[in-house]
Amino acid sequence: MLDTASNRPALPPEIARRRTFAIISHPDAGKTTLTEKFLLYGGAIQMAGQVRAKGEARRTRSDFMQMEKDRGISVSASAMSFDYKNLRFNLVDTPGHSDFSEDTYRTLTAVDAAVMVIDGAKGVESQTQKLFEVCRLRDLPILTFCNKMDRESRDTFDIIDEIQENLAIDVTPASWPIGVGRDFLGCYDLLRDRLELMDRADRNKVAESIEINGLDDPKLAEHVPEHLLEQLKEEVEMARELLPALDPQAVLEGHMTPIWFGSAINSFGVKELMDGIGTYGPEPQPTRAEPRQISPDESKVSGFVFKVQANMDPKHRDRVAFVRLASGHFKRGMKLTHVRSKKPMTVSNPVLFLASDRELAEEAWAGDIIGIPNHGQLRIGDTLTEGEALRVTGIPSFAPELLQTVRAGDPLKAKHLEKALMQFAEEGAAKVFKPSIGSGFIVGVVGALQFEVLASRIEMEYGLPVRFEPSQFTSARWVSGDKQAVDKFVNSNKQHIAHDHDGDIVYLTRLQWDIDRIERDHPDVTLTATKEMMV
Ligand SMILES: Nc1nc2c(ncn2[C@@H]2O[C@H](COP(=O)(O)OP(=O)(O)OP(=O)(O)O)[C@@H](O)[C@H]2O)c(=O)[nH]1
Ligand SMILES: [Mg+2]
Repeated sequence: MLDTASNRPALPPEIARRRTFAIISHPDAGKTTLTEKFLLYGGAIQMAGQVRAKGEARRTRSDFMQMEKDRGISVSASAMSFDYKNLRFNLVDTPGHSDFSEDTYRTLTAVDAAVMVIDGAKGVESQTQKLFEVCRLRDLPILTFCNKMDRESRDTFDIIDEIQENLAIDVTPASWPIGVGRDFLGCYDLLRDRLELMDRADRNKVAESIEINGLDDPKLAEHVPEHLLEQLKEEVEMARELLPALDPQAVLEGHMTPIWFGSAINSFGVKELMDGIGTYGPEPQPTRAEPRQISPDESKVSGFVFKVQANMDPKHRDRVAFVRLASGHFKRGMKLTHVRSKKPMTVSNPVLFLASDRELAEEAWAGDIIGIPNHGQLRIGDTLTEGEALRVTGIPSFAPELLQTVRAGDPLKAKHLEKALMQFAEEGAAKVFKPSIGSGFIVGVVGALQFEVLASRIEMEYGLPVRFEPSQFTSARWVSGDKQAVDKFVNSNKQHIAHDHDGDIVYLTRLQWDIDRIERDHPDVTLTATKEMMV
């Protein structure tokens, strides 16, 4: 069990002001749009790009891959750091589509809280439910943003009930919507007794905020038409009676979620949510590791890799490891130990992610997410320390569930293709297998759309058109065991044997029956569906 915040001494102010969180939801609920508005208020960018326009007109900051721009969906998690008031936010926008959930699940190991976005017309959707369960497993505090209130949305009590029932968490309203759809005026801020009015004319404008002296204040009638005011008073009275009051400790423990209502595209409700993250969101938390957990206020620096991405920016052709700092005060040029290889590593060009740009990070603190450019030494799950042999645990590995053969459009480019595939394999974007008989490669992924992303990235980033084709194989197992037993196994199953990008032996199968047969005939070799990412 991790220590709870209550019995730990106060963190140094630089660490305590950090808020590191992921934005999660079912596809299309508005995560990327919300991210843009966070950046707008964080002063990181001038004008938020709009997600609605597809194709060329669309220019968002967190969806930077060509395919994301073309399709208007996020396929990869992206991190951003910015200041807001006295806080430093480290935010990760995640993809909602389940085909890309590997990335989202790993991101959830690197953050202290999640902002769950719900579409006000749709309520709790399937992917919301799944992601929520992952947060639960990690006891992550969750703050909820009910988005798209400018459209016809469901009844407020219905939405809250649905969250309470489906997700088994207490919900407490932080704001209350006034009117629905076309009549949506804004919200009553229940935490600070303010009226927040949405400006439909200017989407990037901060909403008008009026201080109100409780619901009986006559000022309300100047801004809210009578029938809506009546309804607001009634609903708030009911809400205060029926729903639990905000309990900050329960939020930190993940048993209660405060909910804000708003419209990301209209920049509405976003500031209140940001203030809420500042007030009720957790400070950097301890990190689970072996043989001991890491506390953020330890003076020595440590961190771990939760994502690797190659060619993030065509201007910088390199590979960047996303590192969550678990402890200490990091300074550029520090020498850290790469625990897996036990080798020292001088971190001379760490970067902070600022929207689609990056900036050299002169320093960083526990809680921050920094990028470390490298040539492949850093892999998902790796731990960096100032020498101690610590190993951060709990970063999940996924079994490839879909296999396809990939070929270069131009057969002479096979070597280039191999290089590109190895890069993606090291990034963790796919599993790549080279069969020991025949030519070509077999690529394994978790969701079908990942094939499309790979094809598009191989073409964009390496100038290689490729074809993915059905493979005779349907699943893969890593082979381990005593060397002699493994050699014997390999020799008698040549048509099924391949090697992954690390050179490890993989058994490719067509049928579950194959696996059962091996388990029966070769009891001395072990077949596993995932490969442990940490050594
Ligand atoms: N009406 C309305 N539309 C919105 C609002 N916020 C976002 N949208 C639209 O909803 C669509 C999806 O928005 P995104 O921000 O890309 O959603 P996402 O959650 O990042 O989607 P994925 O990353 O693909 O899971 C876009 O067309 C947005 O313009 C809102 O407040 N009101
Ligand atoms: Mg998105």
